[in-house]
Amino acid sequence: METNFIDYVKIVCRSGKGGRGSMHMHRAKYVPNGGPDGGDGGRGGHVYLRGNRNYWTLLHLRYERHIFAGHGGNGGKNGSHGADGADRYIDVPCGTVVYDADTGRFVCDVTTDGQVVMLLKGGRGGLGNKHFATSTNQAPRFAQPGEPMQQLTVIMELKMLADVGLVGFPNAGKSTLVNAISSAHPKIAGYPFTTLEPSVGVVSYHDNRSFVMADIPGIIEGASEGKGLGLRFLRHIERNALLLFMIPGDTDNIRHDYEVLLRELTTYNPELLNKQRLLAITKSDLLDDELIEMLSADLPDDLPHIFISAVTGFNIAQLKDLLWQNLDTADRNASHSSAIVHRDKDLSFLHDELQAEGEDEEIIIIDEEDIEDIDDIDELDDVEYVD
Ligand SMILES: Nc1nc2c(ncn2[C@@H]2O[C@H](COP(=O)(O)OP(=O)(O)OP(=O)(O)O)[C@@H](O)[C@H]2O)c(=O)[nH]1
Ligand SMILES: [Mg+2]
Repeated sequence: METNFIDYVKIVCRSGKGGRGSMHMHRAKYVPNGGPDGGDGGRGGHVYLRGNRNYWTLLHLRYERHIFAGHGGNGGKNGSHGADGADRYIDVPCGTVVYDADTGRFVCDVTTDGQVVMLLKGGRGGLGNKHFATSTNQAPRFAQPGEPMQQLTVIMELKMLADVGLVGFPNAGKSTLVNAISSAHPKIAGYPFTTLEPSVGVVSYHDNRSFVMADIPGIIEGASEGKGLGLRFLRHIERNALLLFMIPGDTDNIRHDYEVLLRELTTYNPELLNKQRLLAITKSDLLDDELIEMLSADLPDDLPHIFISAVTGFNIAQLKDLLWQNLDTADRNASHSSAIVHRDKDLSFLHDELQAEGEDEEIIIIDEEDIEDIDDIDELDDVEYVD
């Protein structure tokens, strides 16, 4: 699928290796036994992630598959310290979650603007021989090598940070609601899967208050196993504080549909059940008062519900009130409700998932390691390294 909304990338990251310590003896006119003066190697560059609110997708990383920090410089004579390797900062949108691409293990996440997380530590520089002089060995002919670099292939996923996430089957009227009350204008049409990419819009509320609503593509039964748009959108729901389930009023069995949706969410990540839930019965302009009363009697009773119509505006103000009130409590419980636990990736799905995201190709690494080592060749003469 050609799209600029990229919420899934695989890249190779590597920190720098530490520079080696120098093995050097001080030499100068009239100083016959100058002693060791080899300096320390510089540390290798670290790889950091940095939350940046100017980024909305991971698109920029699709063009940069290798992110390598600089190597530390080697120590030199006269105690000169090798230069530290250049650090690399990877700017990511808030809500980025990082997994180890080989094991599926959750590594870290970045949620706020300006937040910096160290992904890979650069290797420590080795100590020069001047550190190893002792009373019995005043001219040590060895120095420490630098610590090696670290390499990790990661999967980065964007999970949108919206206050309210819309959960419903295709055609439920999710985009219509987002169009009606928020700043976003996703496409609306009378066929399923109109929305293929999530979008977020700001909903203004009284007194200059506002909250963020995410339009998410429709869910179908089996989505948690990859059916329909599968995992692509379920992940976005994980970061929403409150879930608004949307089921059209002309559905045969609202309670049944609600249960199917709930089951998909639970299969995907049981933690989602801890989130505050509301139910909106959409397209209520198609119902009369009598029908509304009848349907009300048989709605699921573990969550508040409201009949709405985004087309006529029926109960839309009340819906906003309801959302606001519940967001308030969701926020108060934020310590456990929005601090979602990211499950490790299921390895049995990982291959299919990578394939579905078009990220299953091997990333080729062009290694320039051997070339770099030639620089300091004369310092290497009869050096013995210790760890
Ligand atoms: N009568 C009526 N029709 C509505 C209402 N809201 C949405 N619709 C219609 O329902 C159809 C689907 O609406 P969308 O908003 O595109 O549905 P969606 O949930 O975003 O669908 P996907 O993006 O495919 O998941 C469109 O033809 C809308 O015009 C409503 O309140 N009343
Ligand atoms: Mg839609």
